[in-house]
Amino acid sequence: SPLVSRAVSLIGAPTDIGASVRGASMGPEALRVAQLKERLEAHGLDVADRGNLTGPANPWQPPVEGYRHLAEVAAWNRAVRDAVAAELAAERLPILLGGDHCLAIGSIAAVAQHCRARGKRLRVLWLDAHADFNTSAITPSGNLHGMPVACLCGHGPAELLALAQHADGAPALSPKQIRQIGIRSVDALEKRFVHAQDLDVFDMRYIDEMGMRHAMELALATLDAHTHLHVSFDVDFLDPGIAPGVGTTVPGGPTYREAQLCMEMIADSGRLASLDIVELNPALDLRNQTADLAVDLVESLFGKSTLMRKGARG
Ligand code: Z70
Ligand code: MN
Ligand code: MN
Ligand code: MN
Repeated sequence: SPLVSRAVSLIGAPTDIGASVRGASMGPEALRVAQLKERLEAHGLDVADRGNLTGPANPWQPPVEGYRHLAEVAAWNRAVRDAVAAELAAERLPILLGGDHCLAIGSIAAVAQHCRARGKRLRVLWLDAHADFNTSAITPSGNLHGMPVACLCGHGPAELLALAQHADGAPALSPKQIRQIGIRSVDALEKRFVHAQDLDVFDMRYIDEMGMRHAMELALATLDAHTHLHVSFDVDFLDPGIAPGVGTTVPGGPTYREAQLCMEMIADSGRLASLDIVELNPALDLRNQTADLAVDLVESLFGKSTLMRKGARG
């Protein structure tokens, strides 16, 4: 689709600093082994691989005041934010290769700041088994990969709010800008907070009853020519039967066909402008099949489809 930016940049962030299971730090290399760059180039994109960011090692410490590795998470997110901001400033579409999902704080902070400076609307699609809406007061784990959506909405530690918020102190995101898809594991107190903040959630119950097509029609409704669409793709969104290579498998996720349709409908919107691919864990994968599937789906996200679609593309 000519509406999608055709110049993309891969940014590796090899860390599992916000997770409790080791191995997401190997995600960027597994996506490269699955030929992410080459497969996007085959669809006509100009793909630059910027290599990997660096940051602090994972000290594997217990939580302190409700957070594990807060200083290290902040350091990684500052690096991610600055790298994503540089690609957006150069009019390229950044693809963050995680790494765990705490890195979406830096990635989406850069996107939100870019959109505000350019007068663009922002819509975030959060594809995940989890709502990632915990705070230090309600987290069962202290893991910051369970908190990025809350942090981006202004509910989090000063260290992370400082790097995510706008210059005037406004949160990076309002819940109104977010649509969550595929959700099926939300902690008890987190559930109350999701409800209180009025997050728009298309959970698996909704997808089972109404279908992925209807969920995505609503999630993509009211986009306009000035909307920047960010997709934050936690690979544990997918059913573990097809995607075993993630730290936290949750049964009952989207099938291969449902996930493909989700990606195809996003592609057809023509508004995709930034992407995170996170929580891929090669240590738990089988012959890199989850990385390969993630790349298949990302190809669809960038407009690969089985046939030419009437009206959808030129
Ligand atoms: C749980 C927590 C989580 C993965 C997010 C799980 C969080 N809600 N796990 N993504 N893989 O600890 O906050
Ligand atoms: Mn292919
Ligand atoms: Mn997540
Ligand atoms: Mn998840």
